[in-house]
Amino acid sequence: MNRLLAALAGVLATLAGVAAGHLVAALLDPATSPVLTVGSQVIDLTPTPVKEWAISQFGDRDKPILVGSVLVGVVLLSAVAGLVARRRFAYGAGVLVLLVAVPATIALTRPAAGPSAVVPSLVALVVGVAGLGWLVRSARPTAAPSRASSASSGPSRRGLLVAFGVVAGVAAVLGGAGRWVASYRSRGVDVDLPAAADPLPPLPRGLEERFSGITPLQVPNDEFYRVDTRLDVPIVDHESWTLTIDGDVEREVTFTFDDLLAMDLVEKDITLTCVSNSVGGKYVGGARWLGVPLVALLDRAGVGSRADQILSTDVDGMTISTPLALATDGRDALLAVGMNGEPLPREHGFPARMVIPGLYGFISATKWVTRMTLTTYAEQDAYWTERDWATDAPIKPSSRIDTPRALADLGAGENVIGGVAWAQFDGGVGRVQVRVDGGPWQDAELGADVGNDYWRQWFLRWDATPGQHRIASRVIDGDGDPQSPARANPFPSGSSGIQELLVTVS
Ligand SMILES: Nc1nc2c(c(=O)[nH]1)N[C@H]1C(S)=C(S)[C@@H](COP(=O)(O)O)O[C@H]1N2
Ligand SMILES: [Mo]
Repeated sequence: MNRLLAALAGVLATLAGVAAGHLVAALLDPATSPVLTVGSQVIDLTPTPVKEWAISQFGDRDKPILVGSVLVGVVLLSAVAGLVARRRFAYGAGVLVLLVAVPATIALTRPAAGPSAVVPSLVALVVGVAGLGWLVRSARPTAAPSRASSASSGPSRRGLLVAFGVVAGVAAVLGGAGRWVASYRSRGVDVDLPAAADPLPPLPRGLEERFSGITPLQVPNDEFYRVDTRLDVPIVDHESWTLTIDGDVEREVTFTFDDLLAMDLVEKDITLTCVSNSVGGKYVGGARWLGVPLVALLDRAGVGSRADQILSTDVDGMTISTPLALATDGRDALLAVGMNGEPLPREHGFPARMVIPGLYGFISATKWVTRMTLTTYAEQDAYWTERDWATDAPIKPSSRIDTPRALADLGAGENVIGGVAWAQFDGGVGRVQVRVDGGPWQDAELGADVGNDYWRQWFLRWDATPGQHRIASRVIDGDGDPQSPARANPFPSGSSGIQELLVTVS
């Protein structure tokens, strides 16, 4: 067996194993897939500056790139396994054991893991070793030929081709099946939610109906941005899910999903924003949330006098901290079960998530939440606190240009400049202004007012002359203060600065 073939045997057998593990994980618990486990661990261990750099370089593609890198690493090591197996099969299998020990260990040590978390890794090992064994054997010289005609003492070419083809096919089919099962299981959930006790009127018509390119006033669920530390979508069974409030409380309380639905539900239009959103970025969205007021839940538990933090924990042990004083200062903090008239999509936290107006999502919007612990910042650190992000992070006011796009080619004459702006404090969005080529700030026209917790659409008609132009926009809050022009990166408490883009008119 030549070297190349041996390396290929290692790679194909390992990919078949990884694919088998991925499929089994998709059926049991998607997070325990060997590749995703390693990827998640990389996310958790990556220093904040590197993470920020990756997000700024790759944006939305950061996760596919991460998973791809993990796969490249797996391919390299599995080629080594194949080369070693060529000399001595047991050693090659040993390399695979070491390789699989990594995801197995990580899976077992993740916060909410049970012993079954290791099953997909074991399946990957068994399939990988079996595949490798078969390929190595099929490439060995065949036993003394029984018929004189087959004079060759080398491996049968046909047998070799079949074996390699079968293992490659198994890898592709199992991998495809795993992906299909995972996406099938993460599709919408079929539960009926009661209506809000006091339903909101339908939203006014948005400017997107008049001007294409402006973001919809209410972002549809399947277009809503997604930001979390996960590579999979947790599949949580709402029948067995519970939310517990504990810590510094008079009495620990636990709610089932039905308990929540039996309470008075409220509806709120709230714009969610990610602290990682750069100026002009897309990690922001407006939606109508249905849920239980957070204070109604906290009141059932009776919050003690020591706590200054709500430390919320998701189904996998990931933690988010929220300043207790801000969550209970009268704003419409919710435990949401519905989004835009549907149950929460799994990507967005089904069965229940927190939503708190005015605070970036990383300190307020815990998805798949199962526990809220009343504690202090001195006693306990949440995930992003350990990574040096701010603990108190109000959303900074900002305006985003949706149309035209940066570097667009436009026709001379009338064009529409439009977008969305938000300013959750100080009277909400007062005005939005547009500046062309560094000239005077001109007032844009505003879309419907949906309240201070919601964003506001805006537009300005612009008579464009041929040439290159710079377009900027800014929001001015209800107190008359413009958004800060000072450039700041997302880390540690949100970006600031004024978005300016270049277009060509001809
Ligand atoms: N369990 C969990 N909840 C989470 C996160 C997470 O990584 N895990 N990310 C938070 C961040 S940073 C943001 S901005 C919002 C995004 O919510 P969305 O994905 O529904 O838009 O969820 C928050 N809730
Ligand atoms: Mo975020």
